[in-house]
Amino acid sequence: MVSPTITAFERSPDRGRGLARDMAVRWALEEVGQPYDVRLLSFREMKEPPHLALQPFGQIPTFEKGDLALFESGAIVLHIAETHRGLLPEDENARARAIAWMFAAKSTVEPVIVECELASLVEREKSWFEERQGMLKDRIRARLGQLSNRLGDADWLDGEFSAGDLLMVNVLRRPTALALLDETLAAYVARGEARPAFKRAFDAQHAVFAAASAAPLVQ
Ligand code: GTB
Repeated sequence: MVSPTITAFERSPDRGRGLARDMAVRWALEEVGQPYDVRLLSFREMKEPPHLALQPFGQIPTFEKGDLALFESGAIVLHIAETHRGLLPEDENARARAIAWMFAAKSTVEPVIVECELASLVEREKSWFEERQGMLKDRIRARLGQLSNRLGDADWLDGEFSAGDLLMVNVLRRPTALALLDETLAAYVARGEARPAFKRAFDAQHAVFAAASAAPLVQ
């Protein structure tokens, strides 16, 4: 069977830390044992018509397999989980709850973190910068506190490890969140990162960074 092709940064600004959104897709593919190819893109190529036809916002990642072209990392992970065993429970209700956790990661937890990160990049010169950062960090703390209460002593959010955990751990790895994790969530992220599939995905994206660092910069 033909392997899917995903896209990723040719030179990731995260310097190989696995923070760009291809990481979740790579991790999902590794969890289900699906080999994949990667097409690396420069920032210029990401904004050109061939890539815009795949990703209307000129971003990575994308996923192509046969007749199917997908964008949005959450939708790609869901597709991988729905077409392979291992990332979603068989039981219908448990599967629906795992998908709810995927949405929780992408639409309830990630936005408060991204808002704070974006503000720290673009509002630094504003007189109210520190005050607003404090407010945004409090908002993250509140969300993380709720998540931590729900996780409690469990290893994963709802039974076995699922695509919901994969996306949640991936979101919590963002540096702004990492700095605010309590012991419960720090251990949860560590459990995710200890999975062999996570390590393979991390190493694969890191190898791209290492190769790009060794190569001369061609504009
Ligand atoms: N909602 C989309 C999805 O989930 O697929 C968002 C995709 C997205 O934000 N892609 C980013 C991108 O292509 C890369 S991941 N940006 C280029 C652009 O918009 O022009 C975001 C990201 C980038 C860099 C770091 N970093 O350096 O730490 C972390 C995360």
